[in-house]
Amino acid sequence: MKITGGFYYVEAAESVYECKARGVFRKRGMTPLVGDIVDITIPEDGYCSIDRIQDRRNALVRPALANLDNLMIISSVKEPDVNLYLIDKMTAAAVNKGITPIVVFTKSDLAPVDDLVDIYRSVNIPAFEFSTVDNRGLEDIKAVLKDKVTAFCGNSGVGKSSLLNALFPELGLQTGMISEKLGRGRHTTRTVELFKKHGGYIADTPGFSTVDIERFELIRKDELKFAFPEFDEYFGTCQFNSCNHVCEKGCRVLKAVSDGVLPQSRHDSYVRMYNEVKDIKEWQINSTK
Ligand SMILES: Nc1nc2c(ncn2[C@@H]2O[C@H](COP(=O)(O)OP(=O)(O)OP(=O)(O)O)[C@@H](O)[C@H]2O)c(=O)[nH]1
Ligand SMILES: [Mg+2]
Ligand SMILES: [Zn+2]
Repeated sequence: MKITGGFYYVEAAESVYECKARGVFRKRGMTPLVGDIVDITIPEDGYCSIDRIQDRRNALVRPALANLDNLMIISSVKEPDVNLYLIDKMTAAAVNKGITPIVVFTKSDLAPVDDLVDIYRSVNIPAFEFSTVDNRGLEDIKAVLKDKVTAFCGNSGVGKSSLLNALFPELGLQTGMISEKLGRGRHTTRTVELFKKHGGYIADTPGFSTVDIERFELIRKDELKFAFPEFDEYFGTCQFNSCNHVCEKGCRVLKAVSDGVLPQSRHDSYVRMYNEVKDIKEWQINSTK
């Protein structure tokens, strides 16, 4: 559920146990992640121990979480401004790991939101707006959480904790006000933590920093096109079988973009991601895992 100060908090049989991880994990270079399903021993006295990490369905590096159903990608329409490239990197990372991406545009009281929501709905990625002013979108967002494990992620200050508090007021999570007193750029939420809610689990996470974004999960060049599901229906229809949909002659994806059938911003993000990984060798990608 949570990792702090060298302790792992593990939920079992309706209780939470404070555990230490066995040294054997360190030797193997494995660390338990929030969201892991683990085997623990509860001794008569002394600390509980994590003995085994069960096989993961998936895992993300940032936020560091395992076994997710949904990645709730939060972006404010203003303060801070929308960063479509960051959103698209996160949707691609989710799809690449078999996690369902969901996009939420927060602070929709501050700027127009409809065109942004439409970009994602047009490529079959669920997208919602939310504002703490009138809680618009709240019920739709709550519905996608039902019985699922969902992580809320996005830049610092976009309103992740505010949205979680609106969904589940009993959480009483700390939000931005305090960090503003400490100075700009400080994260209010500092650790990843899972909460048992609505038949499933939700995770609040610290906001990304610029460094995190640079080190965001790289997707291999040949896998990248499959991380943009809107390209799937063009599979095998381009002039060249090996088409990467970047600038090739006879590319049906490029045509769909220029015809306005596929959103330009998504393709721009794809090309930028492609150019980032095109010269990276296989072993370099493995070493980032
Ligand atoms: N106008 C407006 N302000 C909002 C809204 N949601 C959140 N805020 C404000 O945005 C600031 C940041 O909100 P948080 O919920 O702490 O953001 P966070 O994403 O959890 O930030 P970190 O924990 O640092 O990653 C606070 O001052 C909130 O009051 C909204 O819908 N509209
Ligand atoms: Mg927060
Ligand atoms: Zn193509």
